[in-house]
Amino acid sequence: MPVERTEHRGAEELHRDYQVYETIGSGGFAKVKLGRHILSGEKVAIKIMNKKDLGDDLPRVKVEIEAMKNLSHQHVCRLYQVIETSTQIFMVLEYCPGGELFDYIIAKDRLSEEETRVFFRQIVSAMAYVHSQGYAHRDLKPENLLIDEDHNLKLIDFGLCAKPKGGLGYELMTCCGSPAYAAPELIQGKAYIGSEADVWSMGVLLFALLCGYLPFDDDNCMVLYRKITRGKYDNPQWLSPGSVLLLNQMMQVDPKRRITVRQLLDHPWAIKDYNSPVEWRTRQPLGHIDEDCITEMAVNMKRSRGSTTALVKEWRYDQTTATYLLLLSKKKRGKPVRLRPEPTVCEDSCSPLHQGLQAREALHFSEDEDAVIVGSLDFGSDYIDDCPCTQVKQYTPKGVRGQPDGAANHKDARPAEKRYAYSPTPERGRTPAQHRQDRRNRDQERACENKENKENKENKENIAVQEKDVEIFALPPPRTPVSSKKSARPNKNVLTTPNQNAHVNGTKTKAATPKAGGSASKEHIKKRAAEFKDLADVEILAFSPERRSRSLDMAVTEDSGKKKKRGGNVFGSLERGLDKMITMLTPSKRRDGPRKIKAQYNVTLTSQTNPDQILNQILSILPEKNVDFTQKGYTLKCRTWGDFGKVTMAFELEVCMLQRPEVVGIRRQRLKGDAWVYKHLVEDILSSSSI
Ligand code: H91
Repeated sequence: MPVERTEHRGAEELHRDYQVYETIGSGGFAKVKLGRHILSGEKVAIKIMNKKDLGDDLPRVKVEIEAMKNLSHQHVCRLYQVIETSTQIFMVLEYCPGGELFDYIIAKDRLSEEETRVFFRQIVSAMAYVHSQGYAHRDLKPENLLIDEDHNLKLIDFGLCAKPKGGLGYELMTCCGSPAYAAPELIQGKAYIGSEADVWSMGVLLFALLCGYLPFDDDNCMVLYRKITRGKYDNPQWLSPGSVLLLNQMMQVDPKRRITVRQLLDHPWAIKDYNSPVEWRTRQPLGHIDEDCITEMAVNMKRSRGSTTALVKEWRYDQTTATYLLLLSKKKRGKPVRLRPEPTVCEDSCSPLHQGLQAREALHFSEDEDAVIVGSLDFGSDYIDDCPCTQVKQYTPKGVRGQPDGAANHKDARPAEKRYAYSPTPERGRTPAQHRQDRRNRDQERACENKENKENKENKENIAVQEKDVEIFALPPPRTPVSSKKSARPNKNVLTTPNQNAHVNGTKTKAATPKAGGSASKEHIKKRAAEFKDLADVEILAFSPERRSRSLDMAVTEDSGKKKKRGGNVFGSLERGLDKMITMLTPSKRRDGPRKIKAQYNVTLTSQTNPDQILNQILSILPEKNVDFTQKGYTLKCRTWGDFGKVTMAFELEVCMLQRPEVVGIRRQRLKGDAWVYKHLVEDILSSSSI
């Protein structure tokens, strides 16, 4: 097949099945974007790799994909779908909004023994399972453990994992992983047993959790290796005797004297306060097929349950696998086992493929990534649980469903043709099939309307906003919150204001300027917004660099600082959002100050109240630390360079205002590079800036 053709089809497949949003991180040669699986409405992480960039590392990606296809466990990040084109590989993965365990540890300095135990049991569980499947991970570190929405750990990055042909007892030779976590036998280049080396890394990880720093550390690799091979480290005084003993059992230089994962399962330290061994068996065996998920898929695909089951059982890691696994994940979290209905009529313009294309059109990524400006209707993935008359699940905009008295539909003043929620009075006598058809029709209607409203323009600067850029589409860009606490989710009607041309300390920053015509007609926007205002709660998002950095920020929730009183809608009123959008579009009304945020774990508090002073201090210290940066308003995109002109580290520092206490904060976000080197560098910058 010609190159362009596979390329086109692969990308088409991705955009047909997913809405793709901003970059949320990067690892090696991969870029990870936030996405939403259109059919299930579920958020996903999309790992994107360019084959050319991968070069000799391509086999590692294949290893990772094969391993992840075989691993299904509550503490292992789930692979849903793989799309390969002639130039790229997309891995669709379980989304973990809590980010890396590493960031969690450094934000807390160190964890208590109790909290460490919760995490450690999960790590032991994951590793016992991975080993039971014949794999060694070989790159265990807190950066490779992500926190999901329930604050549970998920193991990632199986690119270095090994499955010796004769089983895990067979020795391996490749030296890999991060030096600080590598077992002595591994760095000495000896043959080693993968599972034994993993236990050493788990010991280093346990130390990092309890202490907030590494047991073996040095800038000089040779010195570091010597420390590791000697196996001597200091136990800080806050460690309990039990912790000291366990660490010692795990970090034994002689692998034969090292404790095994099996022994860790019911180790006295691990079972303290639990009185039960670690549960390591999978709660989600690959062979098991869930009937509810099959039924929903069968209805959606208009196939028999038998043939749907057969299709799912092929485990091709295509759209079928992803849909099944995402439905299963919804069910596990107590959400309705429902898919967005596929439209049946108007096949040309409203087919899933077409919708996918729409989604793609809706998000024009600039060279690097982000889209322009997006307004979206949040039809979310929630449905009215049961239709009172027919017991069929129904689909309704979230805003309507949110009414406590269930009378939302009665208040719906929209013209009938614009109404997507079910009609006010329960339609007695409508069959489940008719209801499903209604659902499809509404969906299709919505898709058509979305198309009508779509005129997004690509903008390399990311933030040029014009009237025609106002977008409406069926699924809201997922927020990238990341606090594990659901209550800490950001406001639903988020609207960000790019700090265009912000003047900081009298210097014009590098922020991009709006394209000509950047000030949108207020009336037009209001009219546009009014069209969808009453359909559902509305989310308007500017995919500007600022939005991106906010999204990257794992835990910052923006808060306008005003109490939301109007309208009683928990998500705030559209007008407010609209006003903000107009503010954003009107150059004269640009917001100049730093963002107001709530204190979160990646924000360092200062005792000062003047953001410009703090910004100046940081700006003056960065060159001293050999940190290259670009400034966008109060955000500094920082980079360090290695000897061969390669970026060794990338991170963001953003000066922002906290509300309680009202002081300046510095939000930090690592994008690339060694986590501990980053930690030390940022600490150094902040302490040198006398913050
Ligand atoms: N590190 C080793 O930055 C540096 C949020 C976020 C949310 C994710 C789900 C899966 C993956 C990453 C997520 C993620 C790499 C994932 C899974 C596998 C894998 C890779 C990523 C970073 C890359 C970005 C990650 C965190 C780890 C965020 N990330 N924000 N859900 O191989 Cl299996 Cl590279």
